[in-house]
Parts: sequence; C-alpha cells; structure tokens
Amino acid sequence: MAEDNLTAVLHKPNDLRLEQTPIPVINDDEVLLRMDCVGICGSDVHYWQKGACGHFTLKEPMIMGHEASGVVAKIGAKVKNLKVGDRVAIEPGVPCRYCEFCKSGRYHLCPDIVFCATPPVHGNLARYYKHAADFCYKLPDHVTMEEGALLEPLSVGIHACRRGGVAAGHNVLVLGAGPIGLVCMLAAKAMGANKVLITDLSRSRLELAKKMGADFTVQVAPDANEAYMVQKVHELLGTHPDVSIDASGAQATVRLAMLATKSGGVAVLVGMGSRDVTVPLAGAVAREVDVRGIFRYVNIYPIALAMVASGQVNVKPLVTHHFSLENTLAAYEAAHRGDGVKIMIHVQRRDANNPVPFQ
Ligand code: 572
Ligand code: ZN
Repeated sequence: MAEDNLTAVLHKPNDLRLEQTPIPVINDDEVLLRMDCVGICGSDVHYWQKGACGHFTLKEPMIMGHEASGVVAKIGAKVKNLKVGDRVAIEPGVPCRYCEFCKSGRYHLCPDIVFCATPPVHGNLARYYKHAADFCYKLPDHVTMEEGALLEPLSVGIHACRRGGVAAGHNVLVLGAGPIGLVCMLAAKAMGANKVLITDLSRSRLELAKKMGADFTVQVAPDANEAYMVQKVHELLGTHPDVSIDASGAQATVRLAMLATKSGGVAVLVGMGSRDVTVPLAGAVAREVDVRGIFRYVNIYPIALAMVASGQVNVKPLVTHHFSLENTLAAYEAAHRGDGVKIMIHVQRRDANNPVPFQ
C-alpha cells in the first residue's frame, strides 16, 4: 500500500475534500517536508466559499494552505542549508529569481512567483509537501511549530509597518483587530512604537488585542460618524498618528486611516475589500499623507523569526482554535463563521515536533 498522504483539496467552491495524493518527488534544490501545522487565512476561506480571491480564480482542483511549518523528511542533492529532521517555517511564495524584481530584491512583485494555495499553485495542507529549500527557515528548538506557521501572517504585519516607516516613538493607528490587524499591532510595538490604538467592530477581538499589548482599543459602530471617530482617535492617542494601517479593507476604515494620519505621515493599506473605494484624496494630497499599499512581504521571514525567537513578539495568543487534518472541513466552517482569531490545523499531533515542552 502507498504511504499515507492525506491532502485537503478544493475541487470547486464549497467542495473541499480530504483525499490521497502522490507524495511529491523532489528536485535537487528542494526538500520534502512532513507537514506539522497549517493556519487558515482569509484567502483560503474565500477560495473555498467563492472559488476566487482578488483576480485569482480556481479553475482546477487545488491543495489548500499557505501558513505552515514542517519537518524535513528528505533533501535534494544540492541542498546545503538543511538536513533531515530540521523543523522549518515555510515561506510560501517562491519567485523566478531572474526578473528585474527578483534581481532588485523585491521578489514579492515577481510576475512569475508561485505562491502556495493561489490558483493554479497548490498549497501545503497535506501530510507531505515539497518546497524550495532556501525558502524554508530552520526553527530553533524553543520556537514551536505553531509559531513557525504564524511567521507567515506576522511577516505581513512587519512588512506593513516597514512600508509605513514605523519607528521608535511613533504613535500608530491600526484599523481592524482580526489576525492581520493584530500582527500589525504586534510588529508596531516590537519596532518601537510608543502607543498603538486599534479599532474593530467586535468587542471580543479588541479584548484580545488589549491582552496582546494594544495601548488603546476603540469599538466602532457600523454607522459611526467619521469626524467623531477621527476626533476620538486623536483624543485617545493624545496626538495624531504618525502611521495608520488599515487591516480591514472597508471603505470607512480606509477613509479613517487617511483622515486621522498626521500631516506628513503614512497611511498603509493592507486589505483592500473592493476594487473601487471613495477616499478623501485632496486632503491627503494637501497634507502630504502618503498612501501606500502592500503586497504580502519580502525579505521578512528571517526578521519575523528573529523577533519571535528573541521574545520581542508573542504570536501564540493569536491561535484560538485547533483542529486535526482529518477535521479540516469543520475548521473551515469555524473560520467561515468567524469563530475566534486564528484557526490552526494540525497535520501531526499538536506537540509532536516541539522539543521544548509546550507552555
Ligand atoms: O498571507 C499572504 C496573503 N496575502 C493576501 C491574502 C491572503 N494572504 N493578499 C491579498 C490578496 N492578494 S491577491 O493578489 N490574491 C488573491 C492572490 O489579490 C494577495 C495578497
Ligand atoms: Zn494569507
């Protein structure tokens, strides 16, 4: 009998199946990984529900998952940086390495990047998965496999703060306290922000944000008055934010980011909800508020790992729910309901690969 490679495959919208797939055969520069755990991202739920996310559409069955960690099971002939048994975090986007973007160091903008679970590229929610060895990062013993998987969303937060120029002493506004808003808040604090104010519609999300280090939280009513909200942000922070980060994508929060930011500051837009958004552009232009987008992250995994390994950032509280690979469908249903914050799928027993006992 062939070895078990139970895999979560999305066939069509609302048709996610667990089925056997062949164990991948590695190339010389790749490693075969025994997957440990895989977080669920908003985009995964989108593909599952709608068969599309942004301008990417599911046309063929696709293996899900891109927030992952695993253990090296086999190494290719040319692999020098890893050995069998190494515990690794997987950076899910592997670029072409030859185009002008790759050569200038902005490989996340590579038009030929292959990114896990972005059609037509398969993800890593399976027992076995192969990946470019140089996009796998060895975890120190005291960093858990869950933390390894969480380097993925954390990298988005660090990249957002870098794009915003967050620096020591800055006051930062984060709009949205979902997983991405929370990692932006964590990254901002770790990068030296003075005060971080975070907003959301949900009281429970804000309670978690507070526990994780937010200085101020504001629960926003869906019909809140814009001018009142701007004033409230300024009052609570005692100043205007140097950097605002929109991690929600709603028109109201994008507008708030632009309106609340200090003259000469930066508004970073992480999540774009709809293609066309009406924004107060003239004011931003006249006050020299730079509006910047982000696309995933670049050159950030080693920084994210260092921040977690050193204890500067604690991502553990992000994980609120745990499911086994066999219960993937229930995990996706929980994510779709909006249960908790980060849902983790365990391909192996939860602490099977954590040499330092779990706390
Ligand atoms: O973890 C990285 C990540 N990036 C997301 C979404 C979810 N997770 N982005 C937003 C959507 N774009 S996209 O280009 N796309 C659906 C691939 O519209 C990618 C970045
Ligand atoms: Zn993601």
